[in-house]
Amino acid sequence: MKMTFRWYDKNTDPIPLEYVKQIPNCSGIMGMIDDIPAGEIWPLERIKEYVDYVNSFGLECEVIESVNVHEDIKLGLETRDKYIENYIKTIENLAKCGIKVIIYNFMPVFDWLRTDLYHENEEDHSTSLYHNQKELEGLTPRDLVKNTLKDSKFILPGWEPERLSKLDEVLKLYEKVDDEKLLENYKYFLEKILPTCEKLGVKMAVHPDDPAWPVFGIPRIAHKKEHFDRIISLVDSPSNCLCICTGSLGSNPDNDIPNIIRHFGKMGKIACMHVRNVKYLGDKEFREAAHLSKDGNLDMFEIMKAIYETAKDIYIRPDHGRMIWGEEGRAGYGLYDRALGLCYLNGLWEAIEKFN
Ligand code: DNO
Repeated sequence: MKMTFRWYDKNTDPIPLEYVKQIPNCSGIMGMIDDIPAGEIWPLERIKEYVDYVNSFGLECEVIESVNVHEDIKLGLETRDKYIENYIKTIENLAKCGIKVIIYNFMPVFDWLRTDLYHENEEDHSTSLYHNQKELEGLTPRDLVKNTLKDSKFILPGWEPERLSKLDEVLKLYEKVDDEKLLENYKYFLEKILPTCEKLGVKMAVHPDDPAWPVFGIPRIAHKKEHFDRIISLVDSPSNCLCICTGSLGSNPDNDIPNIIRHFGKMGKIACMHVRNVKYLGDKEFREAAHLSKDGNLDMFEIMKAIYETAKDIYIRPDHGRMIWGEEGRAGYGLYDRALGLCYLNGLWEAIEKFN
């Protein structure tokens, strides 16, 4: 297992890499360059400069997140081939810089979403990301975008303004796309990109829908075990892999996370994991909790044990943290609570290792 930390870019992440390096057992980052619009080629020089910068702090950069798939690919429009070619070029450039895992998602229009980014937790005045589906149902997609962009002081992954500028137009096009059509378009994309990934030894790790249910009537095809069985069977390839995110899948109590990890871990299909806890507050209402098991509803010990037993060699990172100790930063991606989470996961791992 390699323990890592999500980090953005030196101009867009307020957390200095010196600090990340000081977190015990943090071998590297899951990186991201957030100013390249979906569909464009990530330039080799830019990636190289990014990776060299990370390496200069003694940290590895073998995983890159949010290499976003252009909406035309998901919609299956005629223009998709050009964007797929660009995606392949990006994969080649990333591989040349030592990237081994690419995290992406196939969620139409929105990446993850929440109704409140800074929900105050009464017991200790920390803040968490919070979601209430009933509140969401009272909003239009445009309201949600407006609220999210207003509340966040930074560009959030998946909420890049460029991506959302054509919102109404894109939503209209999705009226003609159902789950089956989306899967068909997904298969087309995978068939084109995976041969290059195989040749270069790169794993594509699909991130689950977050929250783990459909929103605004838009098709969503990656939020339960059966969905991932289907995705990996779309194209049989060692590069067709998963990024299991415990918090995204765990937003639905019906998803048995340790069981899902064991199922795909045994198949060698998990390339990496985002590990965090969630607390259920009602039907389709939850907030993100500290990583500690007893602070939320997920059993983090069982989760780490399932990883240890079936997917020992993957990349892991703590996921969203609360905002604590007066820190101001990108919602979910402050330093303090994520660093605490990482140390807690280290502790579970050490104990599991010693008992085995
Ligand atoms: C949210 C992240 C996601 C993830 C993307 C991958 O906080 O986990 O934005 O990186 O879905 O494409």
